[in-house]
Amino acid sequence: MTDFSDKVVYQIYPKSFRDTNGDGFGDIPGIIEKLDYLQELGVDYLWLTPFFPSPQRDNGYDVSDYRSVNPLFGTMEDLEALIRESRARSMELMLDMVFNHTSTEHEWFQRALAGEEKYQHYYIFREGAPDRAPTNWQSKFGGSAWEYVPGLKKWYLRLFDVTQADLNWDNPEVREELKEILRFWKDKGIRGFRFDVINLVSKPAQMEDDFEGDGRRFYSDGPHIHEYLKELVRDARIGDCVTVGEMSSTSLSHCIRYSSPKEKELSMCFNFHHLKVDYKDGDKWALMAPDYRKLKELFVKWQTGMQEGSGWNALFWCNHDQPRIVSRMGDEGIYWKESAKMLAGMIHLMRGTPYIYQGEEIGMQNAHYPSIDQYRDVESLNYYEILLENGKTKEEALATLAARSRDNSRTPMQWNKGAFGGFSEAEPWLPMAAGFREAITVEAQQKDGNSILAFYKKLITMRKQYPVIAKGTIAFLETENDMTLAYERTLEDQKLIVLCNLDGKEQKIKISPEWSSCPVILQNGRRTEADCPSCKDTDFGTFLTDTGRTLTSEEKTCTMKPYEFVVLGNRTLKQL
Ligand code: TEU
Ligand code: CA
Repeated sequence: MTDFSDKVVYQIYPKSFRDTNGDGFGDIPGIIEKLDYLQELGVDYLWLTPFFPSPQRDNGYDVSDYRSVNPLFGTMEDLEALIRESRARSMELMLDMVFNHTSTEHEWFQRALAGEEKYQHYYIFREGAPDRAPTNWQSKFGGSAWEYVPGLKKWYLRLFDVTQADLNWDNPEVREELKEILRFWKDKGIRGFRFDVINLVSKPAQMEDDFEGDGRRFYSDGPHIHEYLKELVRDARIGDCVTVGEMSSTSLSHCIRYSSPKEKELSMCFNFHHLKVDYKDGDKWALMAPDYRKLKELFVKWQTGMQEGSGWNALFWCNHDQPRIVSRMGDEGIYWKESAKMLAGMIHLMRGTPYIYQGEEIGMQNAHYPSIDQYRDVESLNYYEILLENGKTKEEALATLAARSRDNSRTPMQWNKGAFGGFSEAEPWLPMAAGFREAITVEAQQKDGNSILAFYKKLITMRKQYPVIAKGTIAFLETENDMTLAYERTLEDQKLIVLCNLDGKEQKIKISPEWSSCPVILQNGRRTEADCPSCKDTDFGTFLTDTGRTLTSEEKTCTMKPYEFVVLGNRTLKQL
């Protein structure tokens, strides 16, 4: 097992990263062009979302050939150059393996449709009357999870789009095919794999209607999932690679098993519970302000729970499916910078491996599209119709998409202030975010030592510099307030404390005198004594003002500014 605890992963959505041939789609040569930027940022792994041949119904998560490169993005030679050039800069690639389903244009599915029984067993086909789906399960993208094929008089399962047919993992031949794909990429020099919705692959042999939900309770963390994962990792010989599983509607106990080293399954897991605290009644399409108490509880549960079980978390706020975090839980206005930095620091210093999604490091914001014509995402377009059918007005449906659409994160990367942000010379496939402006570009932030970008660099440097961040234990501190979060990291005699104010208002926070005269390691803004009058004659003011006074009495209460973020280190750390 490779030690990946001090590594940082950067996620690239190739379609929106950098277009070098002026067709409006990002491409692999565009990634190569930006490798110096990524090296300078300090990241170790580059997770590329799927670039394989695909009809692009779900932007590449509908794969029609797992062993080639979609000409839209370049050639196999381009990819090999990317592997080489990344490695020359001490970075490795992490490929996105979509093994729950294939595109219906994949050869296997086409042969199944043509009547070849062997390939029908690659998928989940069920006999049945054309007017009655085998179960009442719902697709994650809306509508029934089953599709009828009149020619075969059979239904096939598709948990996502109609063109994404679920594979039958109970068929050993399917599992062998998938192992071979992994070996193919490992032989090409790939040392990292992200597995798309991997905890959904093991379906129950008997499928029944779900009268409580959409069917997910039957197939999430399904009956043979651990057995299949162990087998895949062992036989594909990827135990020495960094692997992350995307776990949909999962549980802590399963994630411990997926990621604890002794189980020999995966290096770590993504879970999404903390990104559902603004779903009203668990419904992504029902808007609600974030429930910060719940958010805190979830961090405490997953951080301490995974620690106790020797599991390992992937730490993230953003990806290509999630709205931008600064728009969601921070502030797009006057505290844009502070809130983006606070949110970053809050998770980067936790126990686990941080993931940065392209554009997050410059505080990119939601798309704020005024019209439905600007959306491209299949899920967004489906749900727009569903919302209208359910009686919402167009304005309400658009407001919901504005907050929840996956296109929020897929807008072109903002490199510079050029017409299309330096992403392309041509009209991009998806419009720029409406709030695109010079301050939110890489070029502007590279010139500013106080930028969000500079802050991300610091966080990455700190992880490499202070082993307590990569390897220390974590314990949360009681802050008596839903809007503040505080935790301590400890490794032998190294200790640091992280204090976050998640609110756009001032909040009080308690701190113990133990932190007397400890240096400020990092903060997201400059602070003077005047900022915190209540600390004025306490020594807590010391940390924040760095004036060198010491703390004397018992617990102190301090006022934290809106979205303030402070990290204190003990003396041992100071000497590092
Ligand atoms: O996503 C899995 C998934 O279920 C969600 O992220 C989903 O997109 C969202 O919750 C629906 O509200 C993965 C990929 O990350 C996503 O891009 C793909 O569309 C999906 O699998 C299917 O491959
Ligand atoms: Ca291109």
